[in-house]
Amino acid sequence: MFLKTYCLPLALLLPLTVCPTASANEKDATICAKAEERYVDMFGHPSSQEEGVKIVKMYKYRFCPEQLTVPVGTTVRWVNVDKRTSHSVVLKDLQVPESDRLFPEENFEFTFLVSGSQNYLCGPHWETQEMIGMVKVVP
Ligand SMILES: [Cu+2]
Repeated sequence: MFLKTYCLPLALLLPLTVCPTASANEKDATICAKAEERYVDMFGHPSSQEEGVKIVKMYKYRFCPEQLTVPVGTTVRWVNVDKRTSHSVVLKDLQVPESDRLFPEENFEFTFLVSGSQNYLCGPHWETQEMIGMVKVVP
């Protein structure tokens, strides 16, 4: 209880303090908010305004959003909004060959024609950074 209440202020004073309360979800939410900022900087508009495609951003070893639900027939575009790191997309459940390495501002698109939950991953980072995502395709 002490830690939950006081850890964050304590951590500000003593930078080496390890707080048990900062969850992985909060960290991912912060990363994804930053990823959207980067998207707007790169393309001049929010990712939600792209017509005919759903955007998944790749940033700081995360897919944003990590899980996405779309109707059958939807095209998803993965966009690298990182500064230097390259990523890839491996639609392993669909046995689609790995995309090219995507450098910052590059993208890869795939149209989902079959319903079901499709797990995918980043070739270079899924094992070391758990850079993994999922698209749930619904009829
Ligand atoms: Cu990656």
